[in-house]
Amino acid sequence: MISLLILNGPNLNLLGTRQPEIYGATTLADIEAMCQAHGRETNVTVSFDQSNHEGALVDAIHAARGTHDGIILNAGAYTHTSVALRDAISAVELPTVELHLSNIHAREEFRHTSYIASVAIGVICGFGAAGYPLAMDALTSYLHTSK
Ligand code: CA2
Repeated sequence: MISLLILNGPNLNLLGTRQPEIYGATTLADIEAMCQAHGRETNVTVSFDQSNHEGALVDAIHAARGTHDGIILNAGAYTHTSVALRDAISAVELPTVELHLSNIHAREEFRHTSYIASVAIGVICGFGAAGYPLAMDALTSYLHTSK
């Protein structure tokens, strides 16, 4: 069975509590439940995690090697700043989907740059919480065809 790590970065623990006009009313716990349900329907094992700390995210990416088949990463603001996360994705050589709730290209200029995108197999953004099961399907399909 395919096993995916869904990793969430800084401030995403606040989802559903503030700025619903940008990020929606769904909480991170709701999104995890949605991903777990989608995993059961599609025969995919899901590990779901969140951290506000860059080093903890790097550690989680390292630990995914040999445990998971691929990573879905919403790195939050670290997307636009973190060479360390990019290097970690590159080092573990696990197929990774970059994910964002909002359309980062329709927002401030500083969000248009991603350190992750060029080491990811693809990017999904702008579909809100629905992007999570979309990313799961995209990564699962990639894993099935690349095996
Ligand atoms: O759209 C996304 O998923 C982002 O990764 C979210 C990040 C942002 O820095 C990225 O540019 C795009 C911010 C997450 C902040 O989440 C909050 C949720 C509720 C209230 C405040 C912040």
